[in-house]
Amino acid sequence: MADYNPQVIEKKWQAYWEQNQIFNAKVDKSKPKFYSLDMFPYPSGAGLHVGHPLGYIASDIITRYKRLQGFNVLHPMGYDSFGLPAEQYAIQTGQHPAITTEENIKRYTEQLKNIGFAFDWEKEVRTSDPTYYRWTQWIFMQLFNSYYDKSEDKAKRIDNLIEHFEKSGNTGINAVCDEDTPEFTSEDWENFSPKQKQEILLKYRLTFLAETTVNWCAALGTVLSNDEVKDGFSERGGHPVERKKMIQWSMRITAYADRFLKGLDTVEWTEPIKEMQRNWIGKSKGAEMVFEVKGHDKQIKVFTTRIDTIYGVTYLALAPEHDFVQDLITEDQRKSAEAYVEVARNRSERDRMTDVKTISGAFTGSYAINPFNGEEIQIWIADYVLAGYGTGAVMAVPAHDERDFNFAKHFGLEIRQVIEGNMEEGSFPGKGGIIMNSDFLSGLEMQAAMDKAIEFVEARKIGKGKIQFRMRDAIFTRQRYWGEPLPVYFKDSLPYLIEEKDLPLVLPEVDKYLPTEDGEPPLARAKDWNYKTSEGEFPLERSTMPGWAGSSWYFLRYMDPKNEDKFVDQEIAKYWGAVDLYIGGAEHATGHLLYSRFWTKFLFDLGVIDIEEPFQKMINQGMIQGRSNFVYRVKGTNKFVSLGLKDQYETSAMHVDVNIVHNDQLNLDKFKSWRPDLVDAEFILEDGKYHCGSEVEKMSKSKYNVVNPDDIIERYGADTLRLYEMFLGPLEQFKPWNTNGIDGVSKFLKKLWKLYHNNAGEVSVSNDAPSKEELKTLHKTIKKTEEDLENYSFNTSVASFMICVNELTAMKCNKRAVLEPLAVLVSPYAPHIAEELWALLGNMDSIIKASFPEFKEEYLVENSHEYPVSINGKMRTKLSLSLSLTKEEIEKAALEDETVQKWLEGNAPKKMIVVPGKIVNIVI
Ligand code: ANZ
Repeated sequence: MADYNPQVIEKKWQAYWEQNQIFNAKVDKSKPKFYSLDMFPYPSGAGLHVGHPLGYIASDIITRYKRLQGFNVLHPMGYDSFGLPAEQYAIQTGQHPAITTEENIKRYTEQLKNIGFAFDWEKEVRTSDPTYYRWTQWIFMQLFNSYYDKSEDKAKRIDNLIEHFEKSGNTGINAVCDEDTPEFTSEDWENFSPKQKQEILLKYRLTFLAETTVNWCAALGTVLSNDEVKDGFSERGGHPVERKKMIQWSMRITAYADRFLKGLDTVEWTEPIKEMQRNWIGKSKGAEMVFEVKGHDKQIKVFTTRIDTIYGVTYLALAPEHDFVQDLITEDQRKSAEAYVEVARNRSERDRMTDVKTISGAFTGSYAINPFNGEEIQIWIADYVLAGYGTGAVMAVPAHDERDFNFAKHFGLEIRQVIEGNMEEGSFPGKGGIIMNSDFLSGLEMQAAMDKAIEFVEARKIGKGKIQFRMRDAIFTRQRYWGEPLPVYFKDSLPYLIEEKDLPLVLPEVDKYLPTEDGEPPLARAKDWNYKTSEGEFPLERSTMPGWAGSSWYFLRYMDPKNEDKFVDQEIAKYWGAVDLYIGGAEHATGHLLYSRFWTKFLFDLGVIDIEEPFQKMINQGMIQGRSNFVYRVKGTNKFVSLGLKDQYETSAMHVDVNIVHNDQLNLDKFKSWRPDLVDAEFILEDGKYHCGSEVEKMSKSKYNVVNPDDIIERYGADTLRLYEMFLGPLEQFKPWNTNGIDGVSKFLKKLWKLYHNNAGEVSVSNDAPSKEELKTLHKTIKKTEEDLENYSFNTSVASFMICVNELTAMKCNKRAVLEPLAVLVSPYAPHIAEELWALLGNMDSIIKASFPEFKEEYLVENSHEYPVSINGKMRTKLSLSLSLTKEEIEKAALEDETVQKWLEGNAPKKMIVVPGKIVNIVI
């Protein structure tokens, strides 16, 4: 073979890897393990664009490097294949989402294989495959059969709880449960009907049915997420969305809030991601304070983190959804208050929170009593109070809280500073006492003051300490078709699990993928969607699991994807342990990354896996943006003017497909055939060329800036694509895809190829010992590559390869002792060319079986030194001498130097000081 021909060698090596199962991972206790995970993709109809593989290339490089270092690597890939787009497509076309999904997966797999990833395809999982989701359903069943024991701080089997109930009712149980859980004795328990028992247990189960407020869109017949709603209308279709209470499955993820926080200290994630999780969890230490309502037999509880400001409270504010609202509205306020509540109820919490400009609320007409000083204060209903946080009510201190301040100002309510003067003594140990205005305290002093304040209010029974988390329990159902069915049936309106032997509960066929006319989820269309038991047939749950179900544990299934008896073999899971490197987008910071931590901790509690944190180290790759190109149409014509001349005309810019532009120059013929209306396009050129304008935007079909990796591979080869994606800049950075530099990378590979060949195109390597300079270049590169890989700095390595190949080319180096290790160095980045060169050098096995070259410091040591020579204290000349010279030899060489002899004028020096490796001083 003469020229570098990526198309031929890449196919060849991809086939070789596959046939020889080079990347298949097996448990091997004699080797250290390395588990590298990529966030698996949703196989969309559009296929991969060049942005998608960025993270995969980086992790692929790391795994190949780890293999060269002797690690046993697990590097799997699979598909998060349940999801909306396939369902949407099914609704439009009637095509079963399974078919669309299958086609898309085929295309994705082909595209991924073209890039030459070292994936262990035998481990592939698909979340929509019944052999996979059977275990997702199984995990759901374990959650249903578990509760959270707060004393032991772990999830336990519900059987333990039942045993306790039988012995002593629920006294002495310290478990996470619904707020309205009644107290009962063992006798009560015995007398409860089976139905009542189920109801009680549901209040403890880690997955349970709960009434939640959702965004209900009647026109679409479905619940929408907050992201899908804009100002009360559905983003898709613009249909009205109403806030509605609905019974949904939910998961008690909040039980793990503290462990989520603690666990963050044990993982190597970036600080911003950790901080996002901390904020999402939102732990606040404060107190629940009780306010009596004047003339009512009611107490309003508020959650406050600032008991110290209680003397500045000038009103109470309730969320529009607060249970007391109706009762507290007095006759004279009814009209305005109810009108307000109606509007507010239909704005989502998120809209109400993010919109700080609109201040709305209404006075109820009722008054509450400040427990500290007996003062009567107005009770308002306010937009900014969230129903789902704390108690859904706040004590408002306008002088110390911004939202309270804005509200008070808007409605002309009192704003009162808390100063020691207005703290009454007696009722409250104010002056110098426990409650201080914490605006003036440090964090620690504040904590101490708060603790004392809590003690104080607890002693007087007007409040109690409370830790509040912002995080909510996670809703676990969607009223959609293309998701996992829940393994649950209903008897007497209560949920029961189907038997384990009946798993998987396979998604039924339906005539349409839409909700029914009366708003039931699509599964309600399925015939016989019932569960048969000895007691008869019962309806199965009609909602499906949310998108995050399957992705919360896929990293476990990869280890043992074909196991039919277990979700993963425990020994295998023990060997692979936690993911050592997880690469994926930062957009999953609070969703997927929390949910998978949740399920991992839960499975750990059950004792079925040995790790508590799934992802030890994580890197979040930046997004590759599109670089759009523009042409400029002269208004009212079909004439297009080149960028440099466009200001001479009245023009309008038009996106042009970046694939018919090269180095910002438009291919005129391709442009004409791009669209029928452009067939007779005319051009006003500069130097015979059409220069396009450019802009960085999101990579998207509508902007015609999507670059398909297949096209790059066809033109340059996968190795160029891989190197180029890394060369674009630091992995974590957002950066535009700009093909302008890709030729340079491609040239580099050609140059690399040439190093191993003579001018006639024959492989030509010499077995002679390399020169010092050649070794220096090689070892400099080994050092740099190793350092870069340890620091996940990929772009810098590519640059150092280029320097290395340039230097070796200049030295005309063709020594095997240099070229062999060089091929290994390059192999993680450009594996196909490296395999080929490795084979051409006569090696019989895959380069992946080689060892990463060992760096030797000695080759970098400089072997000569430039001595400054001073005569009578002044530097007169410099002498370049070998470092191996002795003191005497240096002295001799200095005295023989022309400049020195000129100064000596034939005399012997009075004194000579020589420091080897440093200086020469002569006194004359
Ligand atoms: C009085 C006060 C005075 C407050 C002050 C703050 C500053 P974090 O830290 O986020 O937990 N709050 C309580 N429940 C609320 C709800 N459902 N909707 C909106 N706001 C609510 O916030 C706790 C503080 O947020 C609480 O402390 C309460 O206002 C408010 F100078 O009480 B504070």
